[in-house]
Amino acid sequence: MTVFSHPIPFVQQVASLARLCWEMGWNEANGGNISWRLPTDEVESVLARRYPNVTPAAPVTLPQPQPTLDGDYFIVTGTGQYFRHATEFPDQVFGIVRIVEGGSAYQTVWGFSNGGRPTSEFATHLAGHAVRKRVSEGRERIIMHCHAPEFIALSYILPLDSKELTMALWTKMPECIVIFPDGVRIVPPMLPGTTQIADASIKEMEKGRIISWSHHGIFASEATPDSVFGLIETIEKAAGIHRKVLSAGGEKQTISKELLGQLTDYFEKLLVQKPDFLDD
Ligand code: 2HA
Ligand code: ZN
Repeated sequence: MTVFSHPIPFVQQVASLARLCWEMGWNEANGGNISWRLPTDEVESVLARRYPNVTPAAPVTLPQPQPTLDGDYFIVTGTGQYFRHATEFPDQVFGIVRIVEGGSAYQTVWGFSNGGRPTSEFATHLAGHAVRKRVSEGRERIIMHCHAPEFIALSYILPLDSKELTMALWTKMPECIVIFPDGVRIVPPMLPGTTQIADASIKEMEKGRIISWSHHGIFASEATPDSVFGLIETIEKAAGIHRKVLSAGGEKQTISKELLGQLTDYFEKLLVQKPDFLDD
């Protein structure tokens, strides 16, 4: 992995993550976006120490107000920016913004050095953060959207059914049900960046962290850069195994529901929630 350092530790971590995602083949050109809710005290102290002369830009109105995020800071990828450039031009690819005015606007406080602004999916990210901050009681902080190819491929060959996709993935490796017991929830094909896709996504995110934007990619929430990477990596690997199995003529046998149940009992302490699609 690229060796890279930055005066803001959050930039160092998120830029390394973005670059790694590009190396994985998940984020071609300007595809994909990341937003990470940062701890307020830490971000304020590092900005005051490292960038004492930077003043916040004028507030920009958000299309959907998010009162529960008022005052929160996010580091977010800029619209049109390439993950491939993340470690080379971090101050251009990323910006740090603060949600202000009761959650109805944001202010850029650092970054977007060439006059950029947050990703076109920012409203959907914020809607996702608002739901997952509440549901996870603050544990989840980072949302990542990637064009993971094996995962996208499955949306062309499996029915657009959350239970069917989840079972296909859970039955590809024993770790899967432990790592994503909440399953993968499907949002039908929709125009990216719209309030419709935001509404459809957050309805599903009440129940789980992971969304399939059909024929488009994955949208997932987790606690840290490392854990969101690990989550998507696991799902993408399972999707690849499933595609290989289908290409080779389909399953002759599979991991049984009984074994899936045993896995969730055995690893109960590691699960973020009880598995959703096993019982019916
Ligand atoms: O261009 O991936 O979904 C960024 C995207 C939009
Ligand atoms: Zn996309």
